[in-house]
Amino acid sequence: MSAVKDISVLCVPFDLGAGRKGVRLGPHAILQAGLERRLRGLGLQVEVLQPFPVPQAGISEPAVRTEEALLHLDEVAGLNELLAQAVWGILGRGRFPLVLGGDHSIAIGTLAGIAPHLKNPGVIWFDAHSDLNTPETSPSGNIHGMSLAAALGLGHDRLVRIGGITPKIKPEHTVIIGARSLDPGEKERIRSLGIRCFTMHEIDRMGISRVMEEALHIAGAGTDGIHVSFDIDSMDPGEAPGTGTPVRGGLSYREAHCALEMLSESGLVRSAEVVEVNPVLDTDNKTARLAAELMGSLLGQRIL
Ligand code: Z70
Ligand code: MN
Ligand code: MN
Ligand code: MN
Repeated sequence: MSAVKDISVLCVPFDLGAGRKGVRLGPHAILQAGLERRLRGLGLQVEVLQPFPVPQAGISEPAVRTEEALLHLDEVAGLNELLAQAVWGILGRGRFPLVLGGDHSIAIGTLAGIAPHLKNPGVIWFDAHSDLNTPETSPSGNIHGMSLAAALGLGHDRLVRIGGITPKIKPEHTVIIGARSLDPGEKERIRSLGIRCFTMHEIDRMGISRVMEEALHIAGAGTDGIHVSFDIDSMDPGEAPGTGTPVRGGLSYREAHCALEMLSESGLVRSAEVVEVNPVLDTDNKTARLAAELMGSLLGQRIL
């Protein structure tokens, strides 16, 4: 498989899909942590694209939960339509999109931009959560908890239809890694769809390398490539305190690097995003620095 060469970093300073604000500052913090220099140091050709106009809620505008239980639906849908076009354009130029979020609702747009290129994409979704809620099951109304469901074709029509292709991904080529906080409706959906979800319990039992071997098979065999969606809250909060919903007992520094190095070695990864880095809740830009380091491992950095 061809190694990754040309990277387009796309900044998406958007946080209206999340309950706590501040992840709109994530892209800047990750760049500040030296992402571009790190990737160039790996021999990659890197362009950092200017963020496109991102809708913001008015300062005094309350987040209104409609009867459909979706907060900021217009803004999230509008942003993701633009993002889908941007990602589609990057892939069309033969480049690797590296999307910096932003909250995890932006995965809908990223996957919408990928779907026309990779007819059958595999997805590896690192997350403490599963983001498989629909308006009916969401406890919060926050769309970042519904993005994986939307990409699978489930949920609000406006979200499901983003980019015009639905579903964008198939459950049998979707893998969740690091889960430890699932809502009742999400557990039910994982079972009914047959999605492979490696919980922290399974990572402890199997070890991360066996987990990744299985994950690569599910997302990589019989697909046209893999998209990596990395929610930084998959990490243990000791490593990644700067995120809106930290959950104890997450991936260790070594497990995460090992997982991403194995993905890099596979040569199957075609696109990636790192989301939910919240500099407002961070200390010393620690979480953004971790995000930059992890993307280095995904894109070819090695110890020796
Ligand atoms: C919960 C919900 C979520 C991220 C929180 C939480 C979802 N399942 N996702 N933080 N990244 O509200 O749907
Ligand atoms: Mn998430
Ligand atoms: Mn999460
Ligand atoms: Mn298949």
